[in-house]
Amino acid sequence: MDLEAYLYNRSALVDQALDRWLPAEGLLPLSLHQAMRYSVFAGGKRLRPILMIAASEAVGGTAQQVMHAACALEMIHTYSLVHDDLPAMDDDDFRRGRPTNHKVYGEATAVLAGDALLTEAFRLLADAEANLLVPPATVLRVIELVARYAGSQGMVGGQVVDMESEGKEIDFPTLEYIHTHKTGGLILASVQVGAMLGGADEGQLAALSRFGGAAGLAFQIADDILDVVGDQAELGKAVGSDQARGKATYPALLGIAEARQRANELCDIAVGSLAPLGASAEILQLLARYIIDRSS
Ligand code: GRG
Repeated sequence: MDLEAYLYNRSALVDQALDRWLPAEGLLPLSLHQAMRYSVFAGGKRLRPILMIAASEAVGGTAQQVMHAACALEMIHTYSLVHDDLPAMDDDDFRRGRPTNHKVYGEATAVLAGDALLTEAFRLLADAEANLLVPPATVLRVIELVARYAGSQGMVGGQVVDMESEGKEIDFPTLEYIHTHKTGGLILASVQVGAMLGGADEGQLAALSRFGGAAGLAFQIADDILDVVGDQAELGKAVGSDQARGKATYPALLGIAEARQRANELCDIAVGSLAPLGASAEILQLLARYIIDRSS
């Protein structure tokens, strides 16, 4: 299958669903809903929703079965970017090729838009109509899993250790903690939720969990490399910011060549984990390669 066509098709489906499920721009409070939509529709790759859909399809499920959860993960991801860009954190002016949320709507609204995206995401994960055919125990398992990967022992925890490490020399285990928690967790969660809602058995879930763990870490290493060698226009955000902030990254600790090698090894591990799923996991194989070879 052609990955480009797959990415185009599935991200269009995700965009349509996001448009349906996000509160309309015309709903009060207008500024809040506009700010939420501004960042969600700023042109992200929709990688987490697409991984979730591909995981569902790999175990015989459909895109439709996971679409509400896929949108929820994209909302959580977008909230994390909006908050990460705030002056209190990275103080960035550009994201996804546009001025950051607080630059357009002000800091207070940007904080609240992020809060509302996170909250709406959990409303969507629990939505009765979207989960009509899902066993209630699976719905609860999914909600608990997403909360765990997004919360203080997941993404927020990774962000805190990342902030506290700025300007310091950190060891390799701390760097891996930051990467697996700050970014890797949400990618792993996307794959696991796709598997669960797609009807995976425990063996398939275990294989996809190994895939998601390796792909999540490979994604962040690739992101570190892009911050050194990437193109600002293609990335839609400033490059070189990690080094300017004294952030610990794979290229800083290992050098570019070794960081690339590590990303390749993780990609091989991710692809190898898919063996039990056979040909139905072909798109996930291509996605693993795309994660480390992308230019944006
Ligand atoms: C503020 C709670 C809180 C957490 C922030 C994810 C994160 C934690 C910060 C973002 C900082 C950052 C740029 C990390 C690098 C990895 C990353 C999440 C890149 C952006 O993800 P993509 O490439 O972006 O999937 P698009 O725009 O395509 O969705």
